[in-house]
Amino acid sequence: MGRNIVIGDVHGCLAELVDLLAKLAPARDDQLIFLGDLVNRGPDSHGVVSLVRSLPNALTLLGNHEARLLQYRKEREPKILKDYDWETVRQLDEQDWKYLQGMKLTHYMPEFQTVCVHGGFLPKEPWDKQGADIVTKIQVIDNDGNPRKRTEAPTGRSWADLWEGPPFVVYGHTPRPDVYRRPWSLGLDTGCVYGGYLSACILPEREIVQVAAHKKYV
Ligand SMILES: [Mn+2]
Repeated sequence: MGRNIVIGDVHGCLAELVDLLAKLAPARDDQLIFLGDLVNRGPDSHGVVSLVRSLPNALTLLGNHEARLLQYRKEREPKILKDYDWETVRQLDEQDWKYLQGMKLTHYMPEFQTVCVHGGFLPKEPWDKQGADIVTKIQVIDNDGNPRKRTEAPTGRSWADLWEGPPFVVYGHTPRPDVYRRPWSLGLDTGCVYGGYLSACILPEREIVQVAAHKKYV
């Protein structure tokens, strides 16, 4: 049986993804699970999506950046987009868009009682009943128990600090200087696009493999 390799937020960092794949040297029967936010902020969103599309046995979960781009694609309302989305819209080809449309919200591995998701979950609610607006965006819980971005609720607590599994959760979306290990979760976004690291986690051992960013892109 192959390895299960989870990879954090790439954000257009193609060179670092190439480095990480070289270090991991995935075999044909290894399963790769990307945690979403393949695109935006970094230099080559199209390059990243087309590389990931070409990998055998790879799946990608929906990130908030892909969700926003898909909403724009559907509604054609320019106000939906952030400034840096326009460059990504310019880069993506039809096959890239098709790939974005196929992204799932979660990936559950019953053999490890582990679920992968882009953002996270509202603690004390069943994980598999939570919608895209929560699971692709949540970072912290505010004082009223609502899911928020860190910038919206600076005194809020990380959802991961309050999450008690099972299942164990592997997620991205909240960049930190290093991987964030809690008893029931592992945060894998180590801010590659901000000059940090691109991180992977091999399950079930939860072994971490990292490569350094070539530069600070934002
Ligand atoms: Mn994100």
